[in-house]
Amino acid sequence: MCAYRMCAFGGMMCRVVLVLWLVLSVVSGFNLHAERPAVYRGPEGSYFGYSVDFYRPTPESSTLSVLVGAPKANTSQPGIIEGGAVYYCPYPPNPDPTKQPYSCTQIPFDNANNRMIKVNGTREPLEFKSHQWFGASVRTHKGKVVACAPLYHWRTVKVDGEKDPVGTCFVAVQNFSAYAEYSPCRTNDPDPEGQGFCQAGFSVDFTKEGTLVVGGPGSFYWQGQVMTAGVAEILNGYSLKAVLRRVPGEKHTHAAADTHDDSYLGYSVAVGEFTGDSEQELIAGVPRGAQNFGYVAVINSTNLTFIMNFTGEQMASYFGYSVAVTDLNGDGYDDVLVGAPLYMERERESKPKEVGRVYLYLQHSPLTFSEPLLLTGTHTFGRFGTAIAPLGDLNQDGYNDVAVGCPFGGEDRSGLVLIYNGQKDLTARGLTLSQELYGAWTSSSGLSGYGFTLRGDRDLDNNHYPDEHATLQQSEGKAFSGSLNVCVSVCIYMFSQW
Ligand SMILES: *[C@@H]1O[C@H](CO)[C@@H](O)[C@H](O)[C@H]1NC(C)=O
Ligand SMILES: *[C@@H]1O[C@H](CO)[C@@H](O)[C@H](O)[C@H]1NC(C)=O
Ligand SMILES: *[C@@H]1O[C@H](CO)[C@@H](O)[C@H](O)[C@H]1NC(C)=O
Ligand SMILES: *[C@@H]1O[C@H](CO)[C@@H](O)[C@H](O)[C@H]1NC(C)=O
Ligand SMILES: *[C@@H]1O[C@H](CO)[C@@H](O)[C@H](O)[C@H]1NC(C)=O
Ligand SMILES: *[C@@H]1O[C@H](CO)[C@@H](O)[C@H](O)[C@H]1NC(C)=O
Ligand SMILES: [Ca+2]
Ligand SMILES: [Ca+2]
Ligand SMILES: [Ca+2]
Repeated sequence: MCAYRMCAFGGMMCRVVLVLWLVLSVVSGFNLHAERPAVYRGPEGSYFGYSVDFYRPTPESSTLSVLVGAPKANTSQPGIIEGGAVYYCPYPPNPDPTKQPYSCTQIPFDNANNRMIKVNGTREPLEFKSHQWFGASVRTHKGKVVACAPLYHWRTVKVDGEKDPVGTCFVAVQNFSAYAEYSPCRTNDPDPEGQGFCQAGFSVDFTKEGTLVVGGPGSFYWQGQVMTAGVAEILNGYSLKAVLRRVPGEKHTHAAADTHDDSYLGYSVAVGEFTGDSEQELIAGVPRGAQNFGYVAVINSTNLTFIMNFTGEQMASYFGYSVAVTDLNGDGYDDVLVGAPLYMERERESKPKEVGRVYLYLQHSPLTFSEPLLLTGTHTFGRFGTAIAPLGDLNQDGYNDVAVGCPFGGEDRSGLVLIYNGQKDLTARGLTLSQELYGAWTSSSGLSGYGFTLRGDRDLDNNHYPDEHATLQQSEGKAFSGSLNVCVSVCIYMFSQW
């Protein structure tokens, strides 16, 4: 068993001090053209930018904004230290850099202190929101927003009370006028053997219908767990008092044999269509499963049973650290991309080099996939594959494109982002690397980690800006120094056609 913090970040991210940069690129032509960066800033030390997504209040809305997670931010919650926050950042930001700390405002998902309960005549906290990492994940879907605190602890149902990191999420709808909490692992099943160490919200996504998908990699001695729930069901009948609430219609995976311990199901989640019907399947990374080779499970979203796996190629490569779904060859079938950022390339005679690898599985027909096409990093310790983001059709050739982050590659290991173009005959020709974006502009500030996370705006296709596509990129800094000299800026680059 490992310390929960190690588990929470898979032993990979604990050491990491983050610096966050976002790049918003509204793109056309055949390349991204960086012009005039604009910068958002968050509070120092808050890990501002750890997670990001785009947001529009309604699909028709012309205003685009960026939601930025800052999981160590202080909030107005009384008595809570570094509970974490998600910031609402209107785009474009204030052009005056001295005003930039004020471009973004905290979204009031939760203003409250820890709830208390009476135990044997004395009042005790029921929950522990300090250091809960709220904002470690944030995701939007047509005006619905979810943000989670995977290290939220609560006092268990046991008489003597223990602190269990069950994790919790909040959803917001109607442009942040209605909120509700969803903590699927805060149940009568505490402790590591139950859902006590679940860390729900470590990963999140939405299905195309807007059903929430939550990964909790710590349940059942770190076997991990995936659950789904409807946002309307979470909101209906929500009450602050219902601590042990079971949301109607919630589904979840169950505990398996103890040979599955320490495999981290739900480290990453995504959705796609893989069975030739209209009911999307879930995809979940299990980076330490299959004897540490890692695998990615395709899960039936109707009853959350496992349908099939993609299995990793190399032990401890963290296959399943990241997953993404998009149709890259335009055949109408969703394809699957899996990142293994610790993959080591072994050349004869020479020492193995940890470069990272991304696997692309093309879906030929329902539940039938090609042997993976491989994209391999070229920068030792670059962690190629840490982030994978579908971009839509960036270069307007009819085929979707994808970005892969290599956050510690490049000059000074400051990170780079690789853009790959889809095409019809991927089996013969593979993905075309069309562009490498360097975080070189970070080097003067001594920052690194450009491409630590990436986000493409899926929704821009059906809005008022049919020709625009946006890519959001962020990076982290000083990852290997262990320094706490955290920089906290978010850069937006505008890429424009005309
Ligand atoms: C949050 O507040 C505490 C106590 O006031 C302070 O020690 C800490 O540095 C603050 N953290 C951040 C990220 O602002
Ligand atoms: C409640 O208090 C009584 C008397 O102080 C003590 O004997 C008992 O063990 C306590 N129970 C719990 C659950 O703490
Ligand atoms: C949505 O909420 C944001 C943040 O509170 C606010 O700035 C914006 O004006 C709202 N938009 C609409 C359409 O109400
Ligand atoms: C998923 O589960 C449902 C409910 O049991 C079943 O009807 C459906 O056939 C399953 N789909 C697959 C692909 O197994
Ligand atoms: C889920 O659906 C699959 C496929 O129809 C079926 O084999 C399995 O028994 C179902 N499991 C549960 C728990 O309903
Ligand atoms: C997926 O792989 C795991 C680990 O090897 C295995 O236990 C499980 O049965 C597999 N599931 C399917 C559906 O093949
Ligand atoms: Ca399906
Ligand atoms: Ca395809
Ligand atoms: Ca394209």
